[in-house]
Parts: sequence; C-alpha cells; structure tokens
Amino acid sequence: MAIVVLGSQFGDEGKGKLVDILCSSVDVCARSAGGNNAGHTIVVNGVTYDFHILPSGLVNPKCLNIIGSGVVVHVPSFFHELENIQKKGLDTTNRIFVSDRAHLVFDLHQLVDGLEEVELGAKGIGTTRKGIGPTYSTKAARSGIRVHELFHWEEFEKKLRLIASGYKRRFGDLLKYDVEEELARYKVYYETLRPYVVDAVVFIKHAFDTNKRILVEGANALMLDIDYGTYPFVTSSNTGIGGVITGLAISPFKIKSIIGVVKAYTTRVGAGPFPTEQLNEIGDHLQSVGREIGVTTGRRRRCGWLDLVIIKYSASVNHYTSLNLTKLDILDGLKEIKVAVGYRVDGEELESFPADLTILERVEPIYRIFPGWSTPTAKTTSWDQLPVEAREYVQFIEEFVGVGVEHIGVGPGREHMCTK
Ligand code: 2SA
Ligand code: GDP
Ligand code: MG
Repeated sequence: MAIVVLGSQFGDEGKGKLVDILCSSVDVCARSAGGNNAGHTIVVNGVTYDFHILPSGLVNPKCLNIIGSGVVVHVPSFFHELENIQKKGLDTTNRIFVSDRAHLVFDLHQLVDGLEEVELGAKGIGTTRKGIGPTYSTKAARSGIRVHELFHWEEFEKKLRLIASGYKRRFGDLLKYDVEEELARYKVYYETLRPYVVDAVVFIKHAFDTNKRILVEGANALMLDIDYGTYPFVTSSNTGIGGVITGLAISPFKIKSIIGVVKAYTTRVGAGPFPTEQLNEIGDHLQSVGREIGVTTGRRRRCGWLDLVIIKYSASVNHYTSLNLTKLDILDGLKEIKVAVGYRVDGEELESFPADLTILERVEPIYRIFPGWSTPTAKTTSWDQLPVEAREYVQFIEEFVGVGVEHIGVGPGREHMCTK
C-alpha cells in the first residue's frame, strides 16, 4: 500500500512536515522525482532539519528511505546533507538507498544551469542553479549518466568527457569547468557511493510483496510540473502523480491515498505568472510572518492570496483523496482574507486554468472575501478549537475544490497539526 504526498501549488507548502508525521506509521519513505532543488524544513522537538535531496523519512528511526529512479542525484550534495543530519544526531546507517537508474547531476550541469539562466537574461526561469534542467535534458537526449554507470569507470570517464566537450563547444570560455577535477572526485565516490546503491525496482517490489507501507514524498509541486505547470516557468520533472508512478515503478492500484498539500495562501520562488501575487503590505506581511525564504537558495518567496482556481486545476491533475491545509496560523490576525475563485480576461470569465501563459499573465482574479479571526489558530489541536471564521474558511475550500481537508497545519512543529 502506498500513500502519496504532493504539493498542490508552487512548492514549499509544508510537505516535509506532513511526510515526517506520516512516517511514524510507514516502513519506507521514497522520493520519485526532482533533485536537491527541493528544500524541506522539518522541526522536531525544537531541532530544525533542512532536507534537499534526502527523503524526510530519515528523521524517523524506523523508516527506510529510497531515492527513486526518477530522481537526479548530485553526489557531493547527497553526502554533504547526510553528514549534516548525522551531526544532528540522526542514525542513517542502512536506512538510505539510491536507485541505480537515477541520473547523476554533475557540477558541470550546475554551471550550465547558471549559464543558461544568464543566456535567457530577463526571461530567466529563476532556477535554483542546482543543475536540474541540464541533467533532465541530458537524460532526455540519451547522453546522461546513470548511477550504475559509475561502476564501469572507463566508460563513465569517456561519457563525462563527451558531455563536457559538448557544453564546452556551446559555451566556450564562459564555461569554467575542469573535467579532471570532477573525475577525481568521482574516483572516490566509486567506492563510497556503492553501499547505498540498489535496484529500486526490486526494492519497491519486495516492499509491496512483504506488505510494507510506502510513503511517497513529492518534491516541488504541480504548478512546477514539466507538463502541467506554468511552462516554461517550471522545473524539469513530472512533479505530479504521473512522476510518482514512473519514478518509482509503483502500480497505481497500490496507491491508497493522494494527499494534496495546500498552503493557506500562495507563494512562488523564481519567475513566472502568479495571478494572486500581492506586491504590497499584504504580500510583505505573509512573507515575513510566514518566514517565506527558500530553503535551498535563501531567496525571498513571492507571496499572495490563496488561489482556488489553481487548487481545483491541481486536483484535476493529481486526483487528491484529501487535502492538508498548512500555515493557517499565518493568517491569524488579518482583518480580511481573500481567496481567488475565478479568473477574468477582457471582461470574460475563464472556464478553466489556461495553458497559454499570455492569457494567464493577463487574468484578473475574482476574489471572495472572508472575515479574519481574532483568536489565534496557532497551537490548536483539534477542529473544534479553531475559531468559527477559520472553520468557515476551511469548509469553503473543501466545497470549492470538492476534496476534504483532513489535516490543518497551525505551526511548524510536528505537534502543530489539527486533524479534522
Ligand atoms: P529548477 O532549479 O530548475 O528546479 O527551477 C525551476 C523552477 O522551479 C522552482 N523551484 C522551486 N520552487 C519552490 N521551492 C523550491 N525549492 C526550494 C525551497 C527553493 C529555494 O524549498 O525553498 O530554496 O529557492 C524549488 N525548486 C525549484 C524554481 O524557483 C524555478 O522557478
Ligand atoms: P515543502 O518544500 O513543501 O516541504 O515546504 P518547506 O519546508 O520548503 O516550507 C514550508 C515551511 O513552513 C517550513 O519552514 C516549515 O517548517 C513551515 N511550516 C510547515 N507547516 C507549517 C504550518 O502549518 N505553520 C507554520 N507556521 N509553518 C509551517
Ligand atoms: Mg520546499
């Protein structure tokens, strides 16, 4: 049986916290797509853990963790992150595995990511510069290098030199890259990575065959999905339910629930359309009270009102069986709260979320206004304790999207979660 947790907006909805909570009742936590661009912060007993490439199940001592075949792995970051969480006292021995089919992100890809952004100039995507786009590009072009290839050194060396010379032809002296240096580092990983590498198809099949419970930790979010997001302002993987099935070779029939994580307002990092963005004191308030700063790059996240047109679209693609509304506490104290319930363009209301960005950039959100609440939601533990205005806000979301809200986040800690 599998439970899937997916981001419904532009990322950073608080997936890591829900994954951590659910990991107490599963056996395996798996990542299916993305790379170390995906930052999660988890707060347990006052200790803060930052995860990027590693699955959040590592916080739970009984949970095994796997980086699936659809993920792209920057090996130095993998080890760096592993060391950091070990220093915080987590025992990771025999609890973290990497698929032999996952593609490797080289420093070369990260440098190219930066150069491609410079090339795009004002039209840049605002990537994390972690090499995600270039790695998935080489994968699709069939010149990428997978984890298992590291163990055939001569071929590996030849292939990396070939990728490097291709990029060198494209960027010339702008590419300050030393292939020898990178190869020297991989000579070490040849030994140190080996114990972590598994055949993930066998691993996942065995887990299901022995009735293990698997929790899939979504990375990034639906609006950043390469097919269903606001293309080209997206990441380069399938961040939706499709990527879970291909990235881990999980049967759709084994999926028991798909939980969509919805922040009570909207944030976005990087460029791209954002219809409900508030470039005013409301946006500043959400940014500072919500501490909306990128975990991976330290960038300020753009902030705005909750956009239910996006959540409804996201639910149509990902088929959520329930929702986790997060950061409701950040709305505490606001006099009024707006929610987008439709889009208007040239006086006409749109029927669905548009694929065409030239339309999306021009939409005018249609807002429904809710009264705020004066008693804080922070630290409440049950539905009944929430102020009536907050309950009405949650109920409206459920009715509009047509999916029930089962969990409500009212603070960053593991204990700050109301269940309905
Ligand atoms: P990339 O690096 O190629 O995946 O970037 C493409 C777009 O995807 C966005 N993106 C993200 N958006 C929100 N959060 C992400 N993770 C980090 C976090 C981001 C950070 O948890 O805060 O630290 O800045 C993430 N990763 C990718 C990115 O902004 C581009 O718009
Ligand atoms: P993810 O990428 O979806 O896992 O989200 P991030 O971890 O990048 O960003 C969410 C941030 O909000 C983290 O700093 C969390 O500790 C914090 N957080 C998660 N849920 C809540 C909540 O309900 N209330 C508050 N105040 N903070 C939360
Ligand atoms: Mg994040």
